[in-house]
Amino acid sequence: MDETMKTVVVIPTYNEADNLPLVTASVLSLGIPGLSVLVVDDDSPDGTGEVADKLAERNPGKVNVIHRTGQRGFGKSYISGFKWALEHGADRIIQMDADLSHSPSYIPEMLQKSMEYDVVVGSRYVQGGKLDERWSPWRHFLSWWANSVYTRLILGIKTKDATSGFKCWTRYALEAIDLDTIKSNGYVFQVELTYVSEKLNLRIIEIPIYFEDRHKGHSKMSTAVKLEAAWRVWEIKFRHRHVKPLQPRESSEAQPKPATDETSD
Ligand SMILES: Nc1nc2c(ncn2[C@@H]2O[C@H](COP(=O)(O)OP(=O)(O)OP(=O)(O)O)[C@@H](O)[C@H]2O)c(=O)[nH]1
Ligand SMILES: [Mg+2]
Repeated sequence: MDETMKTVVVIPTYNEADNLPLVTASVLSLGIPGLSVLVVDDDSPDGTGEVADKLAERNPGKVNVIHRTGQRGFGKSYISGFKWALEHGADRIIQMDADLSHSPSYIPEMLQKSMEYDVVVGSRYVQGGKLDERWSPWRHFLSWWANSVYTRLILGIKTKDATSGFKCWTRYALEAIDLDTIKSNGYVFQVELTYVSEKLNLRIIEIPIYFEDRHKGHSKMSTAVKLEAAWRVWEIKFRHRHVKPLQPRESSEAQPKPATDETSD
């Protein structure tokens, strides 16, 4: 892997004060050169924002924080984080949850695969992927419904884990997506990004992951937000109706381009 490659790991948080130090330490302990964490906190009432600031102070240049105010939003947080990462010269952008459901141990493999693929998806639904045994039948049903019925049948998505929130993007991929057109906020946000990625003909690969339930804190996704998918499906299809496949390119174009901006504030 290219030693000069710049990677930003975007972690959205809402009330993750207990989890954030653990996930951040775990990501940084991988010791990957050029990698930094970007926390996007939505003014968490439990003080996650201050915890993030302390982590940033202790790890200058390695941890950065965006404090969002106003209406909170999962999708909006990711979009802000992605834009920040692109503006700060990231070659690779990883997205993951703060609650350790996404094990940082998969990051090296994701980065390795990103040398050949535009999008690497940490997947629960490819061979070798696994869900936490403690999942309730209701959560199983929701996930199955979202991935099988909703995405495959209506949107024709081929990616097996279309709602995965654990992904590695190349700069090329995120620049190809018009981020301002991504409007969803719940799990559908992941579906919308996957849908547009497939329409653009980006090279996508799924690697199996074990998805472990959170140990600390509580779920922030209300059932209403989770079910946003149900009525947003047609909207997504309509919104991205004009997205056309990108022009074919030489394989070397998936390689990192030199960073355009070296600042790491
Ligand atoms: N910035 C921001 N982050 C959010 C928001 N809602 C959820 N998150 C974060 O997004 C990630 C995924 O949310 P979770 O609450 O874990 O959702 P989930 O995995 O479906 O639910 P759990 O069963 O609790 O794990 C976590 O890091 C949350 O802190 C939000 O409105 N704003
Ligand atoms: Mg979670």
